[in-house]
Amino acid sequence: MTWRDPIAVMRALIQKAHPYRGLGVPNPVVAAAVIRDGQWVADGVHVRAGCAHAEVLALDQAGDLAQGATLYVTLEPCTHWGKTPPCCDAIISAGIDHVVWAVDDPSPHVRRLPAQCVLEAAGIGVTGGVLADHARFLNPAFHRPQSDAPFITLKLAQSLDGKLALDNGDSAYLTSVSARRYVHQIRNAVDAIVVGAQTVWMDDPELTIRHGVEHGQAPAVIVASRDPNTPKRLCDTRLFAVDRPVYTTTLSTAGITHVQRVNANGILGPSEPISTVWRSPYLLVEGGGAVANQLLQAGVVDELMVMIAPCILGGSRGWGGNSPDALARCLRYSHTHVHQFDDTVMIQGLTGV
Ligand code: AOF
Ligand code: ZN
Repeated sequence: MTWRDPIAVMRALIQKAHPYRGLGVPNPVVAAAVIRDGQWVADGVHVRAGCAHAEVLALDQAGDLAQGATLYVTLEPCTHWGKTPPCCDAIISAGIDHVVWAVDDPSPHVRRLPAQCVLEAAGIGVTGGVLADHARFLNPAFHRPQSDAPFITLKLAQSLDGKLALDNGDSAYLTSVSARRYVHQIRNAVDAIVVGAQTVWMDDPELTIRHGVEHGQAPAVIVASRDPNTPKRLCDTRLFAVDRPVYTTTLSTAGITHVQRVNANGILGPSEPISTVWRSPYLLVEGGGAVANQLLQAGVVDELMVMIAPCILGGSRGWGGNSPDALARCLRYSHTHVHQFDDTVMIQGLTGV
């Protein structure tokens, strides 16, 4: 196979970086490849802060073959010193002829000194913006502009027939271990996990990060409920088995706008706008068809992540809400990404881009 189409190379790189999504926080996950005369010579993926950047890994692997080659990378190469030296310096010394990247790096250091300035001054050709929206989707929190509205990823695990659980409520576990590991990685990247109270009463989930994913503290949890008894009942659940902030919220037609902290004794704090608790909040919604339907109906879901397990559950526990009166009015997703985790297929899509 030859690699002469920049879009095909970038698509392959995004696919390569994708399994690491969420691991890099606070750094973005980035993939790079060295292509010479249509041959894929070397590649690298930057997985977490402190490790070498993707370009440097690919250039080291390519060695002398980097001379006169094209470097592809999912993020604009950095021009500044962070924990590691500027990638543009490495690109220039390796003798690269042309650099193609997907999405610009929003960090102020790189905006002050864009890669285009540094590379063109060294006689290197540049092309930016190849599959930019797809690459942005690898690191949604890193790329999103500051906003009071949360970035909401809705994750659902369903059967082939679109059901979330048996009629008796049992749903543990439909998907493969590797699919669940991926979800745990994403938990690592978000500010809080949102679940419906029904899911908490039914499954008593831990909502911690496990499956060997390295992480810091247990993620905060927001429980959606209208019931005034919810805070008291939460004290006896496994959410409080680890040291982590727990909040409740009431879903409104605007989605999730305010939260109230619940302490380990079930005492409720004041109602606070969610943007005062987290700047530019990034939420992962994990549970409950009812919560999913309400957020979809409110039109506040930015990203959908559906895990499809190879089984049929039958019964009535589907999701998606009411059927619109015409196909033209159904919710549609763009920039879809399909990934397989052993026997589980995941489809991700974005709205509003
Ligand atoms: C790249 N390639 O693979 C990544 C980049 O502290 P450092 O040295 O790891 O730098 C972190 C910053 O570098 C990060 O905030 C982002 O702006 C950029 N990430 N850049 O050229 C990479 N991961
Ligand atoms: Zn870099």
